[in-house]
Amino acid sequence: MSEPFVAIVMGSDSDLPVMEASFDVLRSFGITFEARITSAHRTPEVTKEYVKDAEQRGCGVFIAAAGMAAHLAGAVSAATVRPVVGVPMNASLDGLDALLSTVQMPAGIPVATVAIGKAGAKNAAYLAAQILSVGNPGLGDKLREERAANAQAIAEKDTALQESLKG
Ligand code: RP5
Repeated sequence: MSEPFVAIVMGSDSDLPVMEASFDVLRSFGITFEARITSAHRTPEVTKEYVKDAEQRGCGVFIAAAGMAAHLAGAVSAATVRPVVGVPMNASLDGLDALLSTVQMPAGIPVATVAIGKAGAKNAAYLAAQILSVGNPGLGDKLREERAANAQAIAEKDTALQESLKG
């Protein structure tokens, strides 16, 4: 059986420049993904059909990004029992509208909501990778290796700071 893939949906092409950060992280771990522009409000039937089809084809995690009255992640979660990660987009009100619309889901229909904007787009992909690593030890190893490299980079920056403070 093929590895589970990640399905990314976003409400508008205006979300794409931010969501490309998710693509980059998934590519860095060699995770197969597909991405669609589909809206909870403008194309509700297409959204539901896509989610049901993707689940049937082996989607392991959905990432849903939307701004303003952001109901896309909730609509995706309503249509699947796969994990859904929601990314609030900063399309208005500094993204606070989208954050609250995405995170405040009623019990039983969860959305794992990450930060507003690019940091959230990256973390959505990391979270998807971590979820998929439950059934993929090699992916878990890659995640641990990247964390070790990040820790090393911080340690080197601190060493450089301490050296510069000595004058
Ligand atoms: C949301 O409305 C989209 O996800 C986007 O963040 C926001 C604005 O969409 P556009 O008017 O730019 O298409 O549905």
